[in-house]
Amino acid sequence: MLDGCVGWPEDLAARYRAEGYWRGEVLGDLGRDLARSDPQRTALVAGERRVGYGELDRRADRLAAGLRERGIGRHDRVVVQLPNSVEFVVVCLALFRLGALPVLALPAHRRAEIGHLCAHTEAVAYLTVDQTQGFDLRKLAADVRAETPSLREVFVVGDPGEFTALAQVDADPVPLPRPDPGDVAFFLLSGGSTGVPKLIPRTHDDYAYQLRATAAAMGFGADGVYLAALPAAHNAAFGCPGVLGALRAGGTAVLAGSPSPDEAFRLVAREKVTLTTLMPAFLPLWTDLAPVLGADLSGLVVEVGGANLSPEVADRAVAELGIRLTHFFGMAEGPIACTRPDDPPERAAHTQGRPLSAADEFRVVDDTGEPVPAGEVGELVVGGPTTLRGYYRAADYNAHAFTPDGLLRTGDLVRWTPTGELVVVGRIKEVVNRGGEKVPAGEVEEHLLAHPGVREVAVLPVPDRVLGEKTCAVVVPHEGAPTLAELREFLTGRGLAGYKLPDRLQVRAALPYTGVGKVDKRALAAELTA
Ligand code: J2J
Repeated sequence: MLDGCVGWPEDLAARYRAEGYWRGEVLGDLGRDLARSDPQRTALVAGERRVGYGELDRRADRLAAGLRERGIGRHDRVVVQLPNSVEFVVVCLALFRLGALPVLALPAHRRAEIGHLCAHTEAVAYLTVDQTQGFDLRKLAADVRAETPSLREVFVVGDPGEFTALAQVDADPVPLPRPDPGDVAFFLLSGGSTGVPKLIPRTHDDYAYQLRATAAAMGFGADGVYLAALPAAHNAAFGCPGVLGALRAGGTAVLAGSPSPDEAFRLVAREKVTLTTLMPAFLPLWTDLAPVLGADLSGLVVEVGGANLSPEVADRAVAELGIRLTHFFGMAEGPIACTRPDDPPERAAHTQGRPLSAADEFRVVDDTGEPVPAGEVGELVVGGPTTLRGYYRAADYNAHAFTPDGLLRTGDLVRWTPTGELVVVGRIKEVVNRGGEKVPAGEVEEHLLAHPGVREVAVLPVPDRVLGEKTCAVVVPHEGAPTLAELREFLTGRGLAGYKLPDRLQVRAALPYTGVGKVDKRALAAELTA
């Protein structure tokens, strides 16, 4: 296993193998068999482009060889920031085949996040697009390269400017050694942590199992068509079963630009989509607009998760759209619970269903770590064949983020129903869940404290009708309080992603503190919602 990662205890790993959860698959093999047996079969659809399994396989092999010629190889970290596109999938496959490790950044990330990811992983390359929504990522790349000694290469989809065009990275395929299935295959970003974002190592074995188990749970097979309407670099759309799971099953992945109804509905109809993933905030919009736009979504399986789902929203969507709704509790760290498409609809409206794997251990505990009585609320701690045992290069953080016996403290408050379904009721971690986008409070606070007008600050969620939560910064100023617009501009200038900017500002003379000298966010939250 890569240095800086924590593996599963040997006995558990042996059990997961013996019981067939981990089967020695490697992610670079996704689509390989079909490339030989049925090369014309559609693997990917993006806009008007259709890519067959044969072409996908060939392009991934050629790119892997081209990257290898440029010195990229086993265990090299490569920060990948691409929109949903054919290139995104080809790049991931090529890196998997090389045993190089994609670090999956989100399209919304900016200099602060990309700089941190490159520095923390000592990335050798950053792979991105020329621009997005008027923002020049090559400028960002130049800044990051200047401050990251390890970063040798920048590859750009589109106009490369001073860097290398990805399209030119191409060579005749060469035989490559097969990576160890127990080794890390790539990194996902954690949505919830203190300080800077933490990195989640996912192994070939564990992710291949997640792809297989989620596909089975959703009834997704070779005739399945998955619509990636969320960023494919997010765990929910990447591998639950998502884009990779669609390839593993021999189905088709349709890559959309966004979950906006006009685009998504058009693709559902044109490509005969069978499965998609949405954050709950989009469900009312889909429900309202389907009749207006004349869309027929009946029978479509929709995985909803990532944030609180209101039962009314769920009921309305099922009744009016005729979709088969499944409700996911998932984390990039690996644990998943979900309702199944054939469950009674009220189960998805009111619960997050059952753990994905029979080998998962979901424990609900109190603040001393003891299990709570059946049905009571406590923190969810989890271990299992998809759940990480340690963040990358984060030994100090890991000491608190896991229980003494190695289970992940999720920071989520949950309870079990009498019939064994999980219900998420809240959270103790300091994260704002902004419609499924996770804003780590501590990270934003650190940036705000660098503003000369900010003496003390607390960042916390406030309820929002559309997104569920929005971000409020409570600031104790030095003389002359900054305005919200000034703070947002300041954070943008520091290279923070747009979704992490505070939506609201409250200026106060002092913050409330608890007995142990921590900001009393509970008291603040009560005041803000009063
Ligand atoms: C309330 N909160 C939820 C739910 C996750 C599938 C779906 C989502 C994610 C994801 C994912 C929730 N109700 N149904 O990785 O594979 C909150 C919890 C959790 C955090 C994880 C997947 N489902 N959450 O959202 O890593 O607080 O993963 O700990 O982005 O989202 O966020 P993330």
